[in-house]
Amino acid sequence: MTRVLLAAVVALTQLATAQRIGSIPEIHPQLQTWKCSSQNGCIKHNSSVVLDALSHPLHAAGNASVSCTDGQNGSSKELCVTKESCAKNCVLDGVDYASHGVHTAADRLILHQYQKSNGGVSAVSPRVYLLDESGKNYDMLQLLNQEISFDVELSSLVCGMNGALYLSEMLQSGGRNKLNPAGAQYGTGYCDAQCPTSSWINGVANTESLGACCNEMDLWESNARATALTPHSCNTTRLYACKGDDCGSNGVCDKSGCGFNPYALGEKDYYGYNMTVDTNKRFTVVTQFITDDHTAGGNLSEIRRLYVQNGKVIQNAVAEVSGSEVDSINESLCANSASSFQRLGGLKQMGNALRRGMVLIFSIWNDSDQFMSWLDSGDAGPCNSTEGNPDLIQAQHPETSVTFSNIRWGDIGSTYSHKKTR
Ligand SMILES: *[C@@H]1O[C@H](CO)[C@@H](O)[C@H](O)[C@H]1NC(C)=O
Ligand SMILES: *[C@@H]1O[C@H](CO)[C@@H](O)[C@H](O)[C@H]1NC(C)=O
Ligand SMILES: *[C@@H]1O[C@H](CO)[C@@H](O)[C@H](O)[C@H]1NC(C)=O
Ligand SMILES: *[C@@H]1O[C@H](CO)[C@@H](O)[C@H](O)[C@H]1NC(C)=O
Ligand SMILES: *[C@@H]1O[C@H](CO)[C@@H](O)[C@H](O)[C@H]1NC(C)=O
Ligand SMILES: *[C@@H]1O[C@H](CO)[C@@H](O)[C@H](O)[C@H]1NC(C)=O
Ligand SMILES: *[C@@H]1O[C@H](CO)[C@@H](O)[C@H](O)[C@H]1NC(C)=O
Ligand SMILES: *[C@@H]1O[C@H](CO)[C@@H](O)[C@H](O)[C@H]1NC(C)=O
Ligand SMILES: CC(=O)N[C@H]1CO[C@H](CO)[C@@H](O)[C@@H]1O
Repeated sequence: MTRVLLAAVVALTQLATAQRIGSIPEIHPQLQTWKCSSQNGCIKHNSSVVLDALSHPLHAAGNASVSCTDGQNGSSKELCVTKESCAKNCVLDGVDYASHGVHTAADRLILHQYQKSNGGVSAVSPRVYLLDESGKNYDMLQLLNQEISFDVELSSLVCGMNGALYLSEMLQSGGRNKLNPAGAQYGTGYCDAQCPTSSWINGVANTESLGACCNEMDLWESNARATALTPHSCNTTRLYACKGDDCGSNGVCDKSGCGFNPYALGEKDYYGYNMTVDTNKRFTVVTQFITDDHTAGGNLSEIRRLYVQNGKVIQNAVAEVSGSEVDSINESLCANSASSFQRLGGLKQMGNALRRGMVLIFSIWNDSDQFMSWLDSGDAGPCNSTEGNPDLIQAQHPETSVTFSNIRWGDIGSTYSHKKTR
């Protein structure tokens, strides 16, 4: 009896001291998507998107003007000395999506890099995650032996910009627990193969400055001039909090990846304004995850890409690598790449993550350090080494944006070829 009572008191105390959800409600923009199958075509899926937790105000419980994120390493010295005190003292509020550059309409998602404010512009660089129909958890896409398609309009994404659509092996709940009751509903739990260090890991104060590593499948990192399709595998399953050498370039995740960028592979007239895939206009991007036995129980053996524009299917660029023609990502291409992809598990490990389920992420961003040259300049693309400078982009192209729409996933061949939708 006493023990039961004591347990109840402890539970109540924990509830009362857990990081709370603030009084400003979070209203997720709805984004219509489709789940497809060979037998039934495509069926509407009522999903929505949530901005990353870092875009949500985190402030003192009871006083919205006292921030919990204004101190050293992104969290307040007084309120966030420990994980527990941070959770106890701070609340997360909802945000206005339009003022963060995020707009949806039916099946369309529009992301803007800049937001007009007080006569000037400021960078907002939104990153959003797809939520399931409950709106409480992430949608876990299981894409092994499946394909995913989306339409993209990126004619205003100039050199130096990146409109990205990708998958990371985040937790379905965003790491919801007693120190993080908000969870996926407030965009917690981000991780990727670069092992980023942020103020939070799974929504809990990152007091040891760890990195958040997980398998990442970059379906689309592109602007109007260059495009890359890149799996990045890690030798861990789900989010791994790295420390020291584990976070480095020889650590648990392959930071460079085994990529397919047509320009980098020598096909310089394939993708861009007025090229085979014409980035002046909207087009459909299809990515297929083929296994060695053509079932979801097999090992990922190939990642295929094709495009559809003006009603015509456009096969992927065919490049010559070490004397053979290559139009997809397979073990041979990855064995030739200099990265540590193979050592950290390669396609097989990427396939395991795709089988377990990954979260769909959309973002728009720029790059003050490298001007995105790894994507679109030098050997990678036609842009010169300075035009991707964010200061130039902000001054000359403040309207730069990307629109993703018509997002569908399901059986190979079911998402793009004149299939009826209902
Ligand atoms: C999706 O939303 C529409 C309109 O709100 C509703 O009619 C439909 O039943 C929903 N579909 C599912 C699968 O929940
Ligand atoms: C909230 O914090 C601000 C800044 O420290 C302070 O000026 C104000 O009095 C506080 N408001 C309340 C209601 O405590
Ligand atoms: C901030 O960084 C300092 C020094 O690295 C560390 O001692 C402290 O625990 C960190 N605090 C938080 C909340 O991350
Ligand atoms: C993952 O890679 C790291 C760095 O190479 C290594 O130290 C670790 O043992 C590997 N872990 C597994 C499970 O293979
Ligand atoms: C693309 O072609 C159109 C006409 O088809 C032309 O007006 C435009 O200048 C071309 N754009 C570029 C960047 O070459
Ligand atoms: C997948 O690869 C493992 C070895 O890594 C092998 O044992 C297994 O038979 C393969 N599965 C299929 C379906 O090829
Ligand atoms: C990868 O694709 C190339 C080009 O089609 C082919 O020559 C090669 O044999 C493939 N490698 C594997 C391991 O299937
Ligand atoms: C890079 O391209 C921009 C825009 O086309 C041009 O203004 C600039 O002079 C170029 N810089 C160099 C170093 O070629
Ligand atoms: C990640 C990054 O470098 N973002 C930059 C984007 O550009 C704005 C200015 O336009 C910078 O303030 C950001 O730091």
